[in-house]
Amino acid sequence: MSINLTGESLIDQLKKVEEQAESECRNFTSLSELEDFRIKYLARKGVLAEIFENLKSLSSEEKPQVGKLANQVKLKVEGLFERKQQELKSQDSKRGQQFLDYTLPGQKNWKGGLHPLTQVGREIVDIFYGMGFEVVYGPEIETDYYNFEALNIPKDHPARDMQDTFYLPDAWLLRTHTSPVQIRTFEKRKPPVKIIAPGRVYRHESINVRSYCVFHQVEGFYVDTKVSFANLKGVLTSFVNQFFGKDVKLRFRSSYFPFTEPSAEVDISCILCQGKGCSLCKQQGWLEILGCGMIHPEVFKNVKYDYEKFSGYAFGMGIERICMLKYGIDDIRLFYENDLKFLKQF
Ligand code: 2NM
Repeated sequence: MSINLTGESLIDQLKKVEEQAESECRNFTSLSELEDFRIKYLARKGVLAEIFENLKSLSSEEKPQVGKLANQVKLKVEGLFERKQQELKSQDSKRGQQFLDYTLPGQKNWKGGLHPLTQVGREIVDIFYGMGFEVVYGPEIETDYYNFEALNIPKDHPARDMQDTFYLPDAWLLRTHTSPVQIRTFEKRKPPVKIIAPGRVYRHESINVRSYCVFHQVEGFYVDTKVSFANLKGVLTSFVNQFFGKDVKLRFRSSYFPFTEPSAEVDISCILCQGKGCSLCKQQGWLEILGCGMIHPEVFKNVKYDYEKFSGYAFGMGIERICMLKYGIDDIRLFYENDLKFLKQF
């Protein structure tokens, strides 16, 4: 710059430098840009050093005034530099913490799943739903009437024993099967009715690999004018073939329940050995999976259905048992322990 500088032109320059420095600095996104800025304005041969050099040639009247402004501008530019440096350094270190190594294997995103009993329960319900059954739910706390009396279960029946049923205060009890839902449905509806009642039931018995104090059932019935045992066989055969496969055979074995007559238990050919005999079927070739029968006239009397006019079949199965057979689970308690090593397999 020339020797003949006036104080005024230096003041102009300083104001320009201040403005320019401020607007440049605002947009920096990297420390290298900022370093160029430092060299341009603040370094030993920078813009401000040159202005200070030029101060020397001012008159002694102008020097203090312009010198003061020059100092203010220098402090201001230094301040801009320092603040921007702080800002960019802290952004850099944050970016460092977020650094992503794209060569790392992905992280498994665990998500919840349905409990195996929920899955199998829904599968069973879906199959019956597909055969025209309506799904009905009912209370888990019941009265003696709905759980036993209406179902023709006599007063001295072992199921009514304190050993087998959880009794609650005021004559309430925990339902031991979902049949009370059927009774409640009979009371509300007129034939034809075709329903299934899935749900949780309770038995007060000793806990071991096969029995637990709580388990799940799906029970169903169909009542109409001409319902026969052949219809029952047909619907259960279709269910078994849909659930276990079309080659699985059924065997209806005569049995006894107070609420059905005649009654039967249904076995299927062993799904592990196809009936040849193995440890699952205890060398029998057959696995018991459900109970069924034609609804007893006493049950119809209790719900005021005309047993001369109507007939009906009913069946019931334990969801735990079917789930254990399907997946080869050997201990019913696993369903209730919530061990993730078990649950994650389904
Ligand atoms: C079973 C076996 C046989 C059954 C009977 C009834 C009702 F209420 F309709 F009479 N509901 N469920 C039944 C019949 C249940 O479970 C092993």
